[in-house]
Amino acid sequence: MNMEIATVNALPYEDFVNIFGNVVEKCPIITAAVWSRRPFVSLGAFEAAISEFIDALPESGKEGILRCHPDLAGRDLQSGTLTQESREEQTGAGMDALDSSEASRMARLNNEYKERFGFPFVICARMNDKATILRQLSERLGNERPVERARGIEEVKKICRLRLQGLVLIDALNKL
Ligand code: 2AL
Repeated sequence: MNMEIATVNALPYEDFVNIFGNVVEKCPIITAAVWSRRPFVSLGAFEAAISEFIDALPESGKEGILRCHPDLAGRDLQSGTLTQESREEQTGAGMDALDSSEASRMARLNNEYKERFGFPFVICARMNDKATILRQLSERLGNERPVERARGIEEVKKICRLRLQGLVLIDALNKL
């Protein structure tokens, strides 16, 4: 799909949520909330409305968003229960093609991360590959919790931006 922002602005909320409900993984409430911020002058304005909604949440809400994300190379990938968006991102980054030592390292680090922070490691898979994902995971494990919460949310916004760009045409004259 690739619709104009004017088409987005004209959507009834049921269609709007059906189409954009997963731009933040498993958080259709965010999409439902920003519907009332239309009309958006551009894709950038749509994205900014989502970003502002997220930023206004208490820290517990931001952690909740992180917890809606499936592990990279985790159980949902193995069992085929990822959302379509997530499956495409994870397979694009080679998460379905780890050798057994990479897979066990990923699983071990993902679990350590969750134990330390209480939310899963989130990174924009489409801007990374398996080497950079493993390196980031291991480096970010050394951060403090508030730093990691903010870092995870930054990644959520990158994932959101790329998902939105797959659905809405960028107006060349009106990028922001
Ligand atoms: C994901 C995912 O499913 N897609 C993506 O870009 N990142 N998950 C994650 N834990 O980072």
